[in-house]
Parts: sequence; C-alpha cells; structure tokens
Amino acid sequence: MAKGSDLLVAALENEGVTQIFGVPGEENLDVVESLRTSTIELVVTRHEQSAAFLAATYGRLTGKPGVCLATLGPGALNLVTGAAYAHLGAMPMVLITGQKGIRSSRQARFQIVDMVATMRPLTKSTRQIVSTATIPTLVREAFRVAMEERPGPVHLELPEDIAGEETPSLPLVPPHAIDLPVAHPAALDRAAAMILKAKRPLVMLGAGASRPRLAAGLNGFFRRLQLPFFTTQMGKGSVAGGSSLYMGTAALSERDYVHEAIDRADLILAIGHDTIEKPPFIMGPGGPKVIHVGYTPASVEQVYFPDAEVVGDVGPSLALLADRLEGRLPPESPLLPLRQEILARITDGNDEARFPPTPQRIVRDVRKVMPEDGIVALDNGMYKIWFARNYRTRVANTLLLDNALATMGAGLPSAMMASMLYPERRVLAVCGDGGFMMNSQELETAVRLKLNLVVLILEDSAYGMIRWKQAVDDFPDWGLTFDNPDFVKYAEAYGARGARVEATDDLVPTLDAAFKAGGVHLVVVPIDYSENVRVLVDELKSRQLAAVE
Ligand SMILES: Cc1ncc(C[n+]2csc(CCOP(=O)(O)OP(=O)(O)O)c2C)c(N)n1
Ligand SMILES: [Mg+2]
Repeated sequence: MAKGSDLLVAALENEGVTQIFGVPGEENLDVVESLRTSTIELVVTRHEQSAAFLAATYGRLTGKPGVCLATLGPGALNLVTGAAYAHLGAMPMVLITGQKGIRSSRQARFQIVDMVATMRPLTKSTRQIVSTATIPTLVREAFRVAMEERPGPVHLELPEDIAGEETPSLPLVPPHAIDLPVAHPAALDRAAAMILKAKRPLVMLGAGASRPRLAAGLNGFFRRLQLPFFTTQMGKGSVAGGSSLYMGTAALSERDYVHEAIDRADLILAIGHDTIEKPPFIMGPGGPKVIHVGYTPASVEQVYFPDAEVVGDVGPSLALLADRLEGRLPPESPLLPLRQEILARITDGNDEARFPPTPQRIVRDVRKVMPEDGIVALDNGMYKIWFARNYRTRVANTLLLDNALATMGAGLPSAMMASMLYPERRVLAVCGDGGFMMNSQELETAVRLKLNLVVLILEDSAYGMIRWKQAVDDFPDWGLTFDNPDFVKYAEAYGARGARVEATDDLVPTLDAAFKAGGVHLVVVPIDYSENVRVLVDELKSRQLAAVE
C-alpha cells in the first residue's frame, strides 16, 4: 500500500524531477519521507524565497519546470515573490505547499492561509489536491501547463491528510513531447511582403528569444538574412557569435545610442518580445512599423501595438520566413554604418583607471574574466542598466537578469542554480550591497552544496538605483544610505572566502584567482556611481551620432 505522498513523489519522478528546493514544515513530513527513498534530492534552503528563485531559474535554463516545496501559511507565503518572478519572467516552475488536513479541523484556523487564492494572480494555475486518486493527473497537468507557452509557475497544495492517506498504487500519466504549430502561411507572406517593402528593417530580440530551445533556429535566421538586430535586456545573448549584426541592447526605453538605430528603422521585426519587460522602445505615431513574432500573440499596450503578427513555434516559423526572404534583401543594411559608433559610445570610459572603479570599467573587467560560456547572474540595482547596456554576450543565457519582476534578492540564488546546472562553467553573481543582503543567507546553502561560485558585491552603501532616480527627479539626496557588514568577515563566517578590491587594477586578478581556487567566494568592490548622472542623464540628453541616410 502506498500513501498520497508516495504517489506525488512517484509522479514527480515520472516528470524527470531530480531536485526539490525548499523548507519543509510538519505538514510536509509525509512528502519528506517519500522523498527519502526516491531518486529525488531534497535541497533545503535558508528561506523559501530563494528556493523559488532556484526552481524558477532551473526552469528558465532548461525549459523544464523546477520544483520548490514549502509548508502551509508562513512557508507558502515566503514563496510568493518567487512565484511572481517566474510568472512575469515566463519561467516554468511547480510550487508544492502543505496544508492542514481538510477532512477534520483539529487545530481550528491555526496557520491557515488560503494559499490557492493567494497564488491565483501569481501563477498560471493553482489547485488543492483533495483526493489521492487525482494526484497522477494533477501533477502531469501542472507540468504541462507550466511548460506550455507562455511558460510559468503552477501551484499545487497537498493537505496533510491527503498526503498521509493510504491509496492503492495508481498508474502515472506518461509525458510526451508536444510540437507546436508553425505560423500560418498567410501571416508569413504578409510579414515577408512588409520586410521586402521596408528600406531599413531592424530585428529586435526580446525575452522570448532566450528560450533554451530557440538558439539554433535564431542563429540560422541571422546567418541566412544578415539583418541587423538589437536586443531587449532579457533577449541579450540569444544570438550567438559576437555577431557583426549586433547594434546594441535597449537598457533604457528611449534616447540611448541604440535608439538612434531604432528611430531610423522603418520596420521592426520583434522576435519574442514580451511586454513584461521595461519597454525597449516606445511605439508611437510616425515610428517604425512593427511585426510581432512570438509563440503567443502580442498583448496590446500603450507602447506596443504591432501592425502584423507571426504566431507559432518561433524557430520553424522563422525558417519559413527566411525561405521567403533569402537572397531578396539588400546585401548590407543602411543601418549598419551606425553600429561602430553606437558600440564605441557605449564602451566609452571602460578603461578609466580611477578608484573606486566606474560601472563601465567593472563591466569590462568582468567580461575579461568570464569565458564566452561563463554565466553572469545579476541581482537588481543600478549596475543592471550598465551590464545590460555594455556587457557583450556571445552565448545564449549567459547574462541572467530579471527585467520582468525586477526583484532584489534573486541574484545569488539564480547564480547558484546556474552553477549547479553547469558545474564546468564559470558562474558569477553580481549584486548590489542592498540586494545581496536580501538573500545572503544562501551562502550557507552554496557552501554546503560545494558549489563553485563567485559573488561580486558592488558597494556604494546605498540603494543606489533609487538614489539615482531621486537625483534625476531633482529630489534632495536623502534617506537611502546604510552601513554594511564587513563582507570579507561575513563570507568567512559562512566558510566561504572573502576578498576586498583595494585598487582598480586588482579587480581582474582577484576575480580570476577566486575562480581558479574554486569553492564559494565573495569579492567586494566599491563603485563610483557618479557616472550614472554624467552618462545616463547628461550625456544622453545631447546624444548625437553621424547622420546616416
Ligand atoms: C525586493 C525589492 N525591493 C525594492 C526594490 C526597489 N529597488 C530597485 S533597485 C533598488 C536599490 C538596489 O540597491 P543595491 O542592491 O545596493 O544596488 P545599487 O543600485 O546600489 O547598485 C531598490 C530598493 C526592488 N526592485 N525589489
Ligand atoms: Mg548599493
């Protein structure tokens, strides 16, 4: 005889789950016991929020749902930021929470929160399991829904009495591959005609372009058509090869150098754009026409209302579009002459020697120590704009940033997941001194798991990004600074290694030595944020590039 929790765990094994991240409570103890004798590893974290970030990042990088576990009420509530992170970021994830027994109520309302209702706006689906008989189908359905475009989180609540209930073993539902339909020929013909008619077409790669399975299809499209492209923050790196067609990344919504190309384009082919991202450009009357290419139709927004759509499995649909266009486009785009100047302006000042180093210099130095396939995972702060704008990526999903929920605290857990999935690659978390402290307790988890991981903390003793906005909006500089622990000692207290960069030229060797030594390292460097106003406000106000017809 099996019990409900055995069935749940067998159903998870059936989905290929190998790890579950979380903090169990007494309501999960049947599940914990079933896990003990399963092939699935239970990885306990020091906060449920980071368990959800780990699971979401697993989904983001593999396309298969990551799984996290928490108890009822307080534990489940700690998962909500992670659910929203996966929901906005389109990352497949399954969240499992416990609950008091539903057949009797011997503890009245103690610790009970209606989590199914709480999770409703934060997930694609949320269900309470009320009978062991439905476990195989509910789990299969949860994984199907989580993975299906647009991917996201699914919540299952398993009450204690259902978990412990004896049940005959029930057949599981075997998963099967699902091939998505490709775009309709009429949509492809219409898009091809618009592109052929355009004089200055430009491609934009959005968040959806970073889906793990899309890399080959995208590269084929650019090899065949040689169209210039720019990326959104979350589309960065989706086309490999340090491409000579890359025009930049739209880290701001307007007025950056890359917008010179966007403003001059007469047609934008937006591949995988998801309007959860801060707008990469603002559509308006008289601006370029937009064709949306996506797994799902475009949602209509004040700043994004495409003129045509190509909806379907993006890789094969792009191949069909390329069939219609290959050999029929002008050999060199009139926008390409802008490229050198845009990229040169952006990297301006990246060899600046002053101490503390500038953001541009830090981005350049990080790029120096990261091999092409090395992964940089960002938390949220001012430096995200600089990394999105200046860091060149050559391999898909090698700059993990969150331009969707844009929550602080995900940098370290997302880097930990990358390190677990790719132990042979260099993985660097880049965090502000604010965001790092929101989940810094996971250093213990990282050390316990024997991860190879370097965390770079950019220290300005402030919520720098908000301080910057405060200055931009002409508010007095007030209320946003704090004191930090001694980060080197803090790292050492966890059994990690710590280093403080005391001279700008020491940043590269310090990071390099940390990677070579292996294990968990924390490197702290002060940052000179005076560049935020100098470049991102003053300089861009008067942006000027050579005229190109
Ligand atoms: C959980 C959360 N709280 C607040 C914010 C608003 N916010 C965005 S950036 C930022 C400051 C980040 O400070 P820090 O991590 O030190 O990075 P810095 O900008 O100083 O480099 C804040 C408070 C947020 N995005 N997420
Ligand atoms: Mg800071």
